Amino acid sequence: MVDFFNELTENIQKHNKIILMTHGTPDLDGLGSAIAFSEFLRLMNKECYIVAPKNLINKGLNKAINFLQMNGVTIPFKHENSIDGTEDLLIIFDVNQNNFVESPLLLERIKDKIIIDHHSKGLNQVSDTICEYVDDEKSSTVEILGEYLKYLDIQLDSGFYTVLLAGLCIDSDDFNFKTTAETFQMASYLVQKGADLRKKQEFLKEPIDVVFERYNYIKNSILIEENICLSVVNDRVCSSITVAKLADEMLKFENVDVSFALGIGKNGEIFVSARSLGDVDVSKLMVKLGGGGRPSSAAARIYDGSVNDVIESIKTIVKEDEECVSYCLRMSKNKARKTTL
Ligand SMILES: [Mn+2]
Repeated sequence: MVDFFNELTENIQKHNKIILMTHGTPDLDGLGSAIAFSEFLRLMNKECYIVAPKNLINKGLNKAINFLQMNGVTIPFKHENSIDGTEDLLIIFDVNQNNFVESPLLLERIKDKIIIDHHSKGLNQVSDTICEYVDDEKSSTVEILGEYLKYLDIQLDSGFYTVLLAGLCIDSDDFNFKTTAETFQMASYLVQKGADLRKKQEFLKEPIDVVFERYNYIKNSILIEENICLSVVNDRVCSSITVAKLADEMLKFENVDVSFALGIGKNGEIFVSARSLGDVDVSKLMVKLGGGGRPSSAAARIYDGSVNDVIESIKTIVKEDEECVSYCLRMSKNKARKTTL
């Protein structure tokens, strides 16, 4: 990691203008990391821009941005078309697939690229980087970026640490996923640096009707195999975030170790999110649908076919995947044993 940090620092020193970018429909982990990084670059007197998100719909992230702006922070957003890109350095956070970045256009336009990410590498990985740190064992991009801030031994305004802590909590699902001793150490570091736990909680709070609606979909979910649950947003157009949260939530229930959620987006695309407690690698399953992610958390976006087609595809993939099959067998044996007892 230190080698990467040295290389990152060298490359920042070499470039006058630095562009930061995360994935489309950004979240607190990706954009929060980019925002904290932009502050560090500002302190270094570097010209720096964050590629302006086209789809800023994440409520927690919007609350965090408002909070920073209320505290006098100017977030250096710039539209992709206003970034010419020559001689720039592009640092990409929380994504390594070229079809998921905020601006594929800038991937083409900017030659020097660095990636900091915690997702598994997939088929469409951004390939021509100067250097990268991609570790799918980490809970979040914040966990990696935070190590860099620690290594630099700098102090930012406390608000940035609050935003970073919120990103870490979201991505680790409150220290339930991919959480190691280092994740807790990072949380501890962020709190020491001034992260406000109360404020972080406010970013993550949801309106009660949203929660009720989610539980309604869960109520109508089905078990497609032993301990594998599937839920559909079937009565309205929704966002990828709605689907992701639905999949997250189902894992909280007894007898659910793997979950799938899907729904239709406003452009007719079908969002699929998959989650796993670790027995089944859902990123492999999502790759089969043209998506990707991490073993415990993955997603796909499908542009042709109906919701029912996608449900059938998921059922087929589950039935054909060796890991899934042996897991289901194990689960049904356990259940049989319990019934006998
Ligand atoms: Mn992330």
